[in-house]
Amino acid sequence: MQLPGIPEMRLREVVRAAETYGLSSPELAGAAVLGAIALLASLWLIVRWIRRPMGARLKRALSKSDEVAVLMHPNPDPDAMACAIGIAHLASEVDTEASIQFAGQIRHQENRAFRTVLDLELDQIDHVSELASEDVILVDHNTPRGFEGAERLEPYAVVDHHPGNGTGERFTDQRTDYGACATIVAEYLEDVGGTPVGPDDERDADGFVVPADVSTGLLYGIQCDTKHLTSGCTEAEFSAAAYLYEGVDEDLLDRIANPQVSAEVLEVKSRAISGRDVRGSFAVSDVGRINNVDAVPQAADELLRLEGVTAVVVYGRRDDTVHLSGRSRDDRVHMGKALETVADEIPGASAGGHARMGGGQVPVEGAAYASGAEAAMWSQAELGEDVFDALNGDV
Ligand SMILES: [Mn+2]
Repeated sequence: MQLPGIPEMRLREVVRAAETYGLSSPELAGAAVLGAIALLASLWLIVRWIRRPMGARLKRALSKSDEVAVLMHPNPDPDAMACAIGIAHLASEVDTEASIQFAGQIRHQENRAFRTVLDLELDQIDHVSELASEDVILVDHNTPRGFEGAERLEPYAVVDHHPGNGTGERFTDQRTDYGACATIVAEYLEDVGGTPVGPDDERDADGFVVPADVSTGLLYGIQCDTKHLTSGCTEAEFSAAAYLYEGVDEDLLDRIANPQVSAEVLEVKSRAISGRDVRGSFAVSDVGRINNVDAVPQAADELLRLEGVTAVVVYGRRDDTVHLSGRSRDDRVHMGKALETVADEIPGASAGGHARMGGGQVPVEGAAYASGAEAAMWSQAELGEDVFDALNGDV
């Protein structure tokens, strides 16, 4: 007799034990063996239950709710959007309705392209009461933020790769070593037996199919958070990419990865490059008047690629505000702190960020005041000097 997980040796031991204790009659021994088998089989089931993969656990948590709100962080990026569509797909498998929601805006062209090309239905919210359900699943962040009443929200589930101590009431999966949250979601789909199927084979596939737009989105989410698998990766990112590979729609992926760039963004980049002021390994560039404030960080990214430059700050003015964006690959420069130092000197200004990237906003009047110029005679050149001082640490 063979039971999965129970070696035959064990059964023989049980029979021998029964005999030792005087249960030598065949009926008694038989009963003891059956009892032992039943016990071991139920133990095996319990162990399997405890060790069930995270994807199966989330699927079960989803099945307990009629409708969930999958909430992305404010101004969601491709990783967040990919996680949301992956989890919504898992929810559809257990007939749970899922609405994908977010606070803030989807402005950056890469994020807009992701949304448009994959034809995503995303719902923008400003207040906690606009959430589609009480059962909220946070993806790619672990503490709700960016809308009114966010602090009152107790999430139902949390799936994230950022540090922090936000947890879900029913389910929490936080893997801070992972490069992308989409990797975790791809693993869920694999855990529950999902088969990624390419765009041409979707009709004839059976079982739990992962459609091409979900696989493509998840792969791009991974690429996006890991600089195309070049930084912050773990083995899990490569495994997830390999799993998704069969289902990737190359045409969609190309359209997401290479969106058309608006003429203004290219122009602002060009102004940032031609008008740069380079001192040592730092570059500062004033791009003048802009309409699209999102062009400023993109220009900063571009300028940082310049040979010999290790830290850059680009700024431009829209209406009465100057928008600054900084990038650093220089260990001497903590960009967020450097821009904070600049903002501290100017009334009404704010800035911040991480070591490698930062941003800020300066009201034109405040900057004019700080630079001692007439309020009407706003001198952005003064701001440039302040920025160089902050990058050099001479403040
Ligand atoms: Mn992420």
